[in-house]
Order: sequence, then C-alpha cells, then structure tokens
Amino acid sequence: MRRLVREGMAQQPRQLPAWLLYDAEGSRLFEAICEQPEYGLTRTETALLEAREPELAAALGEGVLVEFGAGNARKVGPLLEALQPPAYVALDISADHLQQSCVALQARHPAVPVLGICCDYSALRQLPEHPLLSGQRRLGFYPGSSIGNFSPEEAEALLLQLGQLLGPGARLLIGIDQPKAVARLEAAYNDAAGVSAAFARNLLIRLNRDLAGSFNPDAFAYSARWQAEHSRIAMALVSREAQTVQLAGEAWSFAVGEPLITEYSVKYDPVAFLALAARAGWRGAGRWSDPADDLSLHLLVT
Ligand code: AVI
Repeated sequence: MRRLVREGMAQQPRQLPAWLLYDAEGSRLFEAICEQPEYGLTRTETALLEAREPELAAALGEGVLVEFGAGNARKVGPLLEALQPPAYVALDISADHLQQSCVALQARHPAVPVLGICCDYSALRQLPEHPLLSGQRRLGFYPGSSIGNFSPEEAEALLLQLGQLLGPGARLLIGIDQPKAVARLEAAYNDAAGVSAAFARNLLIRLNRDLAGSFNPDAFAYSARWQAEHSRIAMALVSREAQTVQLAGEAWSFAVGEPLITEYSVKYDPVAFLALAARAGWRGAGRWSDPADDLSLHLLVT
C-alpha cells in the first residue's frame, strides 16, 4: 500500500488506486451512493438481473459461481436461486464487509455453500486450493460495471487474468455501464446529498490513519467531470490552496487547483467493450439490457 501510494502521488496528475476507497467506512459510503436518486446503476442492474434471472441462469449453465468485488453480495440472490450452484465464492477487498455479506447470504441461501476470500481480485493470479473449488467448472460474476474503474489497458489485462483464474470452460457474466447524457452522468457522481464527495474525502481520512498522513479533507474540493475523449467520468479531490501534506514518510506539495484523481469510471458502448474483451480472449455469447439501454450485462465465453 505504501509503495502504491508513493507511486500514485509521484504521477502527474496524482492518482491513487481505486480499491483504496473501500475501507469499512468507504464500503458503507459506497452502499449509500447506490441508494442516491441520481445513481441509477445499481437499481437498474438489479432490476435487470431479477427480470432476466431464468435466461441468465440457463446461459451460465453449471458450475461454482465466483463473484469479483462482491460488496454486499445483494445482486447475486436471483442467480443463486435459479442456478443452485455447488458453491458460491465471494471475493472482496473489505474483510469486515465480506464477512457480514457472506453470513447474511448463507442465511438466505442455506442450500448453497458460501466461501468468502478477502483479496484484491485484480492482483490475484489463482484461486486458493479449496475443496469447494476442486474439480468444478467456474462461472464468473462481475456486476456493477466495476471494470470501468480500471483504464482500458488494465481492463483488458484484468479480463485476461479472470479467464486464467476461472480456468477451462470459463464463462463470465459482466455488467457494463454505457455512455449517456453528460448531465445524468455528472449528477450520478456528484449527488446532491454529498455522499459521493464524502466517499472521495474518506480516502484522505484513511490515508491519514493508515499511512500517517496529514491531509485536511476540507482543504480539497470534490469534482466529478465527464471526459468525452476518454469516455469516462474523472473523480478528483482538488486542492483549494497551495499546501504541503505528509504521507507515507514524505512531504507532498499541492498547487492551488491541483487534482488528486481518486477514481475514473469508464463507460463502454457494447461494441467497444466486446472488442476489448476479444483482445483478452473472450467472445460475447449474450447481451441483456434495461429498457432505456443505460447499461448491459454481457455473457462472455472463452
Ligand atoms: C464501483 N464502481 C462501479 C462505481 C462506479 O460507478 O464507477 C464506483 C463509484 N464511485 C463513485 N460513485 C460510484
């Protein structure tokens, strides 16, 4: 973490890995973002999963269901009902959150063995040896458009790696948020209640705690802007003044107006996404979309 933070702070513009946003408080704030009226992604995708549950389950077929970045693991419910897989494996970076989600899910689906693995799935080269996983085909579930929080190059590398992690006969059901009206996109990442801003500022609070930082969160303004040339929302904390902060044993100076990028959220049109997936060895075998075509679920096969 110290090394990654130093590397990110030395970049121009400064940018920290998005997974750092998800400490216990960050995970709680992200759940609150999903409830905001401006942020429709979670509601729309959940409704799509519920509406298309039988078709999605039939397309996925049999195997252990592995969810990447499971969070509160609420979206997987309809699939577990329809698939009744031999096991469900949830991967997430936030240990407490993962444990609570797995306990709650196991209570709701007593017939499906649930296994939680606390990890940064983007850095995982293989799944650990476990009786629930051995000899079973693996079906990946990666909802929420979280792949959009990686750059397109990273996303391609990640899809390649997920294919290796899932192994022979792998299938992956992945959610992708699509480009839409700029006003809607910017509002989704800058909600009126200020939860998105609090989520970003929580990163500074976390860095103060975990890496002996001296950030004053109020000395940074939150900004979320659509960058059409990259088809992405750029989220940043912008220094309100010239200031120097201590972090990870070093002093870092910010000019007035200098941004610290907390996260990008890339939006893919389906054709561009399938081209990217193809470069990582996946083929599109199905696409489901909501009535407004705001986002889509893709079934990828190897
Ligand atoms: C997790 N991920 C898909 C969210 C997104 O929409 O990019 C993260 C987020 N950050 C602020 N709002 C939502």
